[in-house]
Amino acid sequence: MKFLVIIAMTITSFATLASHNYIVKLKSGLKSNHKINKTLKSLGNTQSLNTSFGSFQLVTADKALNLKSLNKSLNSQIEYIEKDVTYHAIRVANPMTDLVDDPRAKKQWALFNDGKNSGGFFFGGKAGEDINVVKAWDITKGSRDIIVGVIDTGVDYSHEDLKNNSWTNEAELNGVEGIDDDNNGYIDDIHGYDFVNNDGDPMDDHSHGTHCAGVIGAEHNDKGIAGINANVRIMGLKFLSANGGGEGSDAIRAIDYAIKMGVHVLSNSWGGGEQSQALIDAISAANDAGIIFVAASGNSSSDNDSRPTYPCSYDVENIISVGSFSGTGKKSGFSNYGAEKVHVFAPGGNIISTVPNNKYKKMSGTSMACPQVAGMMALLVSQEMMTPVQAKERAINTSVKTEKLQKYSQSQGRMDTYRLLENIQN
Ligand SMILES: [Ca+2]
Ligand SMILES: [Ca+2]
Ligand SMILES: [Ca+2]
Ligand SMILES: [Ca+2]
Repeated sequence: MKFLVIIAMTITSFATLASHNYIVKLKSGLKSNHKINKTLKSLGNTQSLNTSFGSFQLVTADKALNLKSLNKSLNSQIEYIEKDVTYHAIRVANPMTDLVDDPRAKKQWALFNDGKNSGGFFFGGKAGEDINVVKAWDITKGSRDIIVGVIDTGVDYSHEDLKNNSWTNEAELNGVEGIDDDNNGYIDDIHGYDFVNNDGDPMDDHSHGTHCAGVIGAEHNDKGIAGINANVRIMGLKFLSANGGGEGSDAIRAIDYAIKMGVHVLSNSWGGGEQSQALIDAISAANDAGIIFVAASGNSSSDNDSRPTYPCSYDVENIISVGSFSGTGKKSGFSNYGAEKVHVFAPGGNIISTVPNNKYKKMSGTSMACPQVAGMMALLVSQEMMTPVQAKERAINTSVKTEKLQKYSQSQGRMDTYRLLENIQN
């Protein structure tokens, strides 16, 4: 096969010279090529091509030649004259990179797994083990009416791939510094709020939150990567500090802020071992407000059914607990699971996304799988009004069941964006 492709490409390079190109194979055993070469020169420009399988002349004519009559009249000197056919490189089409101009999109196996873009150094991936979003983009690429809150280390809202999809509080943007212009109880909260340092600037001083934000809604431009949503508004809700830790009371304040400011989906790539009634109360209030609460299942390779972790394992109906699978379609080694307590699986290994200062980086974890689901939920609710419970059931029931993931979550498989939007159930 390789031989055929190389030959085809060599011939193509000649074919591009002019519109009427021909290949002539000379008869072997002629005393001299002089006579026939002279004849061919009268037809157009010629170029010799000597190969181990014969002598050829390439003819470039000003007008189309009558091949039937030439094959007949030159029969004693040539094997044949034929058109120089134009060939095209045989490649595996990547519908994703045909669709978007973002230069790093080809590395986003989560969105389109071609079997080569998902592997680590030693192991390849498996084509098709992805969230099938490219097909879903025919239906919607999201809406700026939808607000996704990222409760994390903050978001670099000035990033080249995020700035136009960042949520902006217009009253504060056009307001007075030091004054709570929209009277929401928070001063200068232009792109969200920083509950760690108690200021209006949720700028990311870590990188984790910005990475999650890119998965959800990196712009479809000619930079970086492509988010699951081309259009969305991302709110930075910083409660994890520069070292990645945070207080439950700050998470509660972040959820309260999200309810107040009309968020639709919350992405929560954080967790810990202890129960908190106050956190349950906050998530329940978010449920009452119609907010879908997506949460990472944890990275301790353990069973959340027997060893729950929080907030993902709380019994509040708007929580969607997310496990991680790798480019092979298998559960990521680190990912927690739970036939009951984990709801869905999404890609979380070797995920490329945005990090502060216009940079991009690969990271792994259920932290990376969680925003995939938050992004898919944003696409869903941009299309169809529904309660958080309905959205969660849709996510579970439209997942593609796979043998590899069968025992790890309620969905028994991986999420599929197209099936989610079209409500294609098992
Ligand atoms: Ca304010
Ligand atoms: Ca202000
Ligand atoms: Ca700050
Ligand atoms: Ca981009």
